[in-house]
Amino acid sequence: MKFKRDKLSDDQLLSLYRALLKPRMIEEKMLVLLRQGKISKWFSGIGQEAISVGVTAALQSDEYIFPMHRNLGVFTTRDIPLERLFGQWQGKDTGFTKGRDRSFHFGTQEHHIVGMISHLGPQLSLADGVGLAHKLKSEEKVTVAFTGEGGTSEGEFHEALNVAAVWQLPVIFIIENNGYGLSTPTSEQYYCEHLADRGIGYGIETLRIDGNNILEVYRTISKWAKRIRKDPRPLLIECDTFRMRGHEEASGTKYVPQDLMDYWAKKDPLTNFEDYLKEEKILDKKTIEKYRAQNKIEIESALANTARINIPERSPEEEIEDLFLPYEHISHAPSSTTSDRRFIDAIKDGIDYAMERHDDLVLMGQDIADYGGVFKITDGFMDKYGKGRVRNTPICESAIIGAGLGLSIKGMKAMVEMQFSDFVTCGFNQIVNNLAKSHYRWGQSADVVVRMPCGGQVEAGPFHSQTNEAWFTHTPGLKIAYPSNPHDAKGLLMESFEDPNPILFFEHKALYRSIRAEVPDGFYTIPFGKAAITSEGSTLSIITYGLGVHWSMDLKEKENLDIEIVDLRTLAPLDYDAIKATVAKTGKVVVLHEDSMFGGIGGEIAAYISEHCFHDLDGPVMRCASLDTPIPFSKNLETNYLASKRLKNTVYSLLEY
Ligand SMILES: Cc1ncc(C[n+]2csc(CCOP(=O)(O)OP(=O)(O)O)c2C)c(N)n1
Repeated sequence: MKFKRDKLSDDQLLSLYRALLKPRMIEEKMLVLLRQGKISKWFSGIGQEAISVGVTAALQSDEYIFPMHRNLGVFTTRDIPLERLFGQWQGKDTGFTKGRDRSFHFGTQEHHIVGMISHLGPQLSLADGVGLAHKLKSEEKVTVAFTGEGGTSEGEFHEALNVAAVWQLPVIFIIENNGYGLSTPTSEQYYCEHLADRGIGYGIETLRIDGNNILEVYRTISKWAKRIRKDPRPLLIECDTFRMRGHEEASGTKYVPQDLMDYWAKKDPLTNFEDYLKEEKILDKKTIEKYRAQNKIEIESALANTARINIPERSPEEEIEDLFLPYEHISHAPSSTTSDRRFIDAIKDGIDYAMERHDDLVLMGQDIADYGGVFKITDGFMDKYGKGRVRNTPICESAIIGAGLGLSIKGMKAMVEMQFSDFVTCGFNQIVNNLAKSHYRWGQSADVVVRMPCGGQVEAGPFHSQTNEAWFTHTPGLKIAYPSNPHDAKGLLMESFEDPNPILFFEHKALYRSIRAEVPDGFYTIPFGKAAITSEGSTLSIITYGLGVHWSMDLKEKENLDIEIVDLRTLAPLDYDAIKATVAKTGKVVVLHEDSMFGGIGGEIAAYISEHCFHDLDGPVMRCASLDTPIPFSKNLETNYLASKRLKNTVYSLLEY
């Protein structure tokens, strides 16, 4: 292995050596602890340390790094106290996740590190978000995101690189090509010659370097980071290296040919660098022993201190409390003047006021800039707020939602418009695993509002008509609004932008231009978790939301019924008090929703009522929902599918019960 020291001083070389030695020694100790059953899993980075260490050493300490499961060297080079790392790995409160997540699955703002979620690729898009924040604020910083070669097969890799290229973001993507993804060799992972070549397809500059040569890694990153800080753009670097141990310790390396192991053993990054420093008379045996002894003391004492700490216990209340960043609704009363607004205008106004109030709020979505979005909600915003804050995106829901979380990591706010809520499937992972879990896991809130134009009665077929809130109401860590009228739409949307937690905001397309009302001018907010009584009544309650409110009102008026209509307004949190109160008043409940019946939120509400309001009931809680089929296109079929078709019968059968 050839080392080129350039202008590095002896001290700098020794410091790189020490930075390489430390993770190696920690790992060797971890392997012992694993055998003793003191830690549960270990993903070894032995033989790959030059990449983590070289990259981290080349960056400024406040530049963000998005590491993977084998990047211990990132954490040690950022000087994270070992007690905190050991506490993390042993699920203790001295770690970074209060025992809630394992291994390297954590972030720390203090150290500007954002660890992975298990799904590998998603943090590449978060790095885009941080890069975007740097660029928008002209901060002259670079961000680094790691992936294994296996992770490059995920869609997120392609989306994240493409977004970084289109937006020219200051992000360095590093592929650690270590030969195997679990047991899968590179020949079964990709077909191109070199992964670095993929960058060319995205218009990204690319490099391939020896990932086992610490000086090559350090020099490359130092040089390029300097360039990218001044002239923001992405870079893709493929680092050749090898995984010397099993995927995780228990799985072994039987499937790896011995000659490959032998070949790479000779290229060990630590011993080669050590030999070089010895040859150059910069390092001797005695000094190595001294460094090793110092590391040993540090490791042993941190382990002993960690052993003294108990596994945490916490009450269910405390656990639930940490789902969200604490946020107190502040009442902003509506102004006394009003204007006649359609549902769609009210939403537009809400976004407009939020953009004025929060100058760090960035809007992202397909065709939302010059074109104004397919529903024209953001029409004119690009001219008013600039192309930086009103951003057209490529068609890549996952990367954009991930970038939204990246903006939050930098203290900014994001709104992501789904062109149709149906397309949220392509961003599902980022929502349910990243946005929803990040505060609970490591205290980082996702200040992202995902707008969801949803719903049927528009004859648009299975992929432009779904109302898919139940996919998300089941996921702890999300707040969900589903307004039914212009007043609520504006007030709840403005509240969503005040609240720093992740919010899914459902907007029924059929309401956009079909309903209008007097809406207060200016800024006001409506708290989440407060239902509204749309219409009072005494014989039966319909508990519903969205378009269901209008179906219920139509029925009430047409049939001249004395029924109460409760509009939930938000589905997470739910207003249980309002549910209890209406059951106590009427004794009969229909839960109505446009979503399919099975597994819909109606089942949850019905279960709650039977558990908590049983003595107030004068009949079974009934659900009225759409068919358990996809939503069809043709008018008659769609009518047949929708819950509205069965509402009258359901109400009468309960009234007559
Ligand atoms: C989406 C997803 N699919 C499968 C896995 C299981 N898994 C964990 S690591 C891994 C291999 C990853 O290979 P690579 O990206 O090359 O990283 P390496 O482990 O080699 O460092 C697999 C298949 C996962 N974590 N996430």
